Amino acid sequence: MKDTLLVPFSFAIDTVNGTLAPERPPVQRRLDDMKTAYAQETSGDDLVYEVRQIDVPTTNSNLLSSTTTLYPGKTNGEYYMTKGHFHQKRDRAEVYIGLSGEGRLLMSSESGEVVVEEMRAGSVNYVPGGWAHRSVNVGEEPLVFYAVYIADAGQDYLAIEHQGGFPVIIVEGENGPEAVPNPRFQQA
Ligand code: PAN
Ligand code: ZN
Repeated sequence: MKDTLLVPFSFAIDTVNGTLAPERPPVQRRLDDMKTAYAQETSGDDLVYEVRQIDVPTTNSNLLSSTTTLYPGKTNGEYYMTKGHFHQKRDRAEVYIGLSGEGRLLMSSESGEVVVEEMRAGSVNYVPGGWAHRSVNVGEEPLVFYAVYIADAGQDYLAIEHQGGFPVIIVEGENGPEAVPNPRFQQA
């Protein structure tokens, strides 16, 4: 439609730190913003992750995209991670493209199925509609990835809070990062 025709545009991503040119102000999440996201309650002003979004209208199946820079660290043995969410419109899928660092992508369905995939430079993860998703930095460097989805998807964080997080958490095991049952998880 003529009245909604956008002008094409381009950005450059710094794949090591996730910044954009032209710059976009980051949304920042600190431990204090996610006190109840981890299996054990946590707090502090440590910066856990930043999201830089390339805004587009949420109409007409526009594609919203963003970079996430997830810093390395642990709290009570759990690696730093994003809050995680279902999409408000449950059928909306998403593609994650790994740019740097080393991570895990936790995905879980409303019936409690779990899939854990690896993230690194060059990885492409497809998150189908209906799967909640949370990324976890299991390395020593920032985990940076690019995400693309239909702009009207929305993020439902409450559903994750209500079920006590994801069915599994990622902790450091004897042979590296491992997924173990989340003691706080309750099937919705
Ligand atoms: C991502 C996430 C981003 C931050 O762009 O929004 O990695 O994670 P939380 O939104 O869970 O805090 C995405 O999945 N968007 O839909
Ligand atoms: Zn999402």
